[in-house]
Amino acid sequence: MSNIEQTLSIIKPDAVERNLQEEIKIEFKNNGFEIINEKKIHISKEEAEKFYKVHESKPFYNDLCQYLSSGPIIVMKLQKENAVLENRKLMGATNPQDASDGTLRKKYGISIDKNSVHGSDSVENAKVELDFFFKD
Ligand code: IDP
Ligand code: MG
Repeated sequence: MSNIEQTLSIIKPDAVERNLQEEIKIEFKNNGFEIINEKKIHISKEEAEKFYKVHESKPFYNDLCQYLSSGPIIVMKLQKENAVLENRKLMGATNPQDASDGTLRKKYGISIDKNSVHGSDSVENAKVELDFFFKD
């Protein structure tokens, strides 16, 4: 049975700064993702705090929100069969040092904070996160 899902991907400031967005978009397309919608934006620290609210209690919360609002990002609505899990697999582990060969974070990530891409971690959160950026 088919299970087409949509998920949110963000190309984070470290990757946009290095002009990797086209290369990363090609990776998504080569891996069977359809980019349904995308935009380049520069969010405020307050918006980043809302987006990452689940991490509010973490010691890295402030730095994380500072970082996501530090420069332009590309937000994308991706679609594929089992898109949420497939995107997490393509991204690789949170820390690029632990990410498997061939994953985006292994290829492009610099450090645990500058790990180049974000992806929703569940179907539920994908809906919330897509709504956050693509309310239409
Ligand atoms: P994920 O992006 O793989 O889903 P999360 O645990 O949801 O990882 O963390 C959100 C983001 O916060 C990560 O992508 C990473 O940039 C940052 N982060 C996570 N853990 C740490 C940490 O221990 N130190 C600094 N930054 C972290
Ligand atoms: Mg997460």
